Amino acid sequence: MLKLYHHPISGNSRRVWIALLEKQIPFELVSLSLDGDQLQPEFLALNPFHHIPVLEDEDFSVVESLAILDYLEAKYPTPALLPTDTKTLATVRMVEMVTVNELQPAMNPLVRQMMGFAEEDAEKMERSRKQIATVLSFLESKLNNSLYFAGEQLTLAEVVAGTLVCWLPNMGVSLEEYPKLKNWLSGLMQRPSWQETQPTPEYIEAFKPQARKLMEKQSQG
Ligand SMILES: N[C@@H](CCC(=O)N[C@@H](CS)C(=O)NCC(=O)O)C(=O)O
Repeated sequence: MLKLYHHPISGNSRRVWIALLEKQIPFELVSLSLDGDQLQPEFLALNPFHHIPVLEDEDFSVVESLAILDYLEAKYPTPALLPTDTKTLATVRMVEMVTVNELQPAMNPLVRQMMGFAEEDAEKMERSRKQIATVLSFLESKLNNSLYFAGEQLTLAEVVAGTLVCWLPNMGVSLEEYPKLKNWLSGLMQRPSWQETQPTPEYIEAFKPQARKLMEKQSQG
């Protein structure tokens, strides 16, 4: 059976977890605590970069969440989480990449603030909020009047963007100016896959001290 190494609060692993649930693929969830267990030799043998998620499929392991999503799509094509029409496929890929390359880094100062670090530099926060607004306008423009970025089909665009955009209201970024996106997100949050993988506020609170340690280590390189 497939094994997903994850952490309950990680957006990077949540996208894989949701794809597995949406595709109804049987899998075993292996939770890491990220308090050093990711640095143990057994885990480093799976991922020398000590990151979750990792997908283990018998003797083959896949690292990097987007690569794992592609692996699952190729191995379990039904229900499809990628469209075939060229323009729709490009839209889905754009949403995935813009989320990972533009939105995710821009959210870092807000994540630090949420995790209880001392006040972030005001200029940095302003830059971050501007970049987030640019991403949200872009996503709003790609939704047209459909339920999903690919029209009627839930795709990796939702799986990737929907697991990050859902944090924004809790970080003080309102979606009121983006009515299509707000509606899109509220539909996603009603799905069993989103509900099952949503960390509780108590869990998030309890994880904050450890998140600060991890983020400090990451910023030291
Ligand atoms: N680009 C990677 C990022 C993975 C990543 O940064 N994982 C973090 C948790 S969200 C992690 O495992 N951190 C532990 C560490 O760096 O030791 C992906 O998309 O899979």
